Amino acid sequence: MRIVYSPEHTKHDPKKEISDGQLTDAVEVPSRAKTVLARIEETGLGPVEPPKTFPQDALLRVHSVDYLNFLKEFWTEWRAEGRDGEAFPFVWPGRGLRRDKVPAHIDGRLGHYAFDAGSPMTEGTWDAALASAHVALTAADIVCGGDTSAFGLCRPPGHHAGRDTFGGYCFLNNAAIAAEHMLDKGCHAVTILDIDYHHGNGTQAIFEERSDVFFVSLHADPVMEYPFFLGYADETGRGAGEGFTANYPLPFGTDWPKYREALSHALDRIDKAGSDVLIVSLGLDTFEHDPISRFKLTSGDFLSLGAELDRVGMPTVFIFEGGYAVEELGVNCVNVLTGFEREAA
Ligand code: Q9C
Ligand code: ZN
Repeated sequence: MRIVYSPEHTKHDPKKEISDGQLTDAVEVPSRAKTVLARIEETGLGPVEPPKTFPQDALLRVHSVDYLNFLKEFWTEWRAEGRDGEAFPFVWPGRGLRRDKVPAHIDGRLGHYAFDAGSPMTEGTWDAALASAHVALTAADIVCGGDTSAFGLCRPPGHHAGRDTFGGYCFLNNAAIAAEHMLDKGCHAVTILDIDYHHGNGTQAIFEERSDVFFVSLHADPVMEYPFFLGYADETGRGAGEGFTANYPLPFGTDWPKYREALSHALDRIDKAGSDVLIVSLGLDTFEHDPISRFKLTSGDFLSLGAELDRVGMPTVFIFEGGYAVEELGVNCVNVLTGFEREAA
């Protein structure tokens, strides 16, 4: 399997995040991608190549131009206010406040475009996010070119980012950008299977009214877990997209037998949907020792998970999302990919 990686991600190097009522050590850190890369090299999973660059049009298929400009200009504006540390929003247009106004002040802009206070922005965030999107696009191109699979080692992750919102450590929605690109390149329909521990609220929102992108997600029940405000079983798509969203919220403590059952349902539905390609939003935070999550998958289970994914026999683009147990992250991630490849062979 060909792998796409860019060292640009190291420019997004947050030190702290707001979590559990405190300023705590950031968990979405450069060592995450480095350890996965090291494991790929150690196991000889496949050739690692740099991303190609793409015109901004590829991003505009998913994100608004205002939002992209905000991300690009953010650091200059932040510095202009005399700030130089990491940025967090602290005020939002909640109920009763205006969402149609985009303030000029950077604190107002942060609140307009953010949906949580847990996603630090730094000087290099835009460069890293842009490279991450290019990694996803390049992986998509590899599969469009005829390979049966590819892995985009994206960082920062993407599945929480909406058309004009950031949060959950995500700024550009890499999986959504890859999906639109594949549709542009002639695919008729794409399925996105999101197996990150957290619901992929951004991806769902981007495609909820679309019938050419089937979004399927297995995740911790939002009644108890982040992102709390999307990912319930009664969300099935809207308008033309009715029936093209499927959520499988699962309880804390979900282990492989339970997870496999839900995955099996999801894969049956994907099989019936008959898309041309599968994009897997690959989060490894379902791991039993993940520091911020509460599922119970073991390192060995990730091999089985990869094998299951090949059951639908579709060309597959893997896009790296969450997973914060850095020490085991490389093994867990590569286990999914080798489990998939062994099955395919
Ligand atoms: N106390 C992804 O996995 N904050 N994002 C958790 C825990 C948000 C996770 C706070 C977690 C976002 C891509
Ligand atoms: Zn996650």
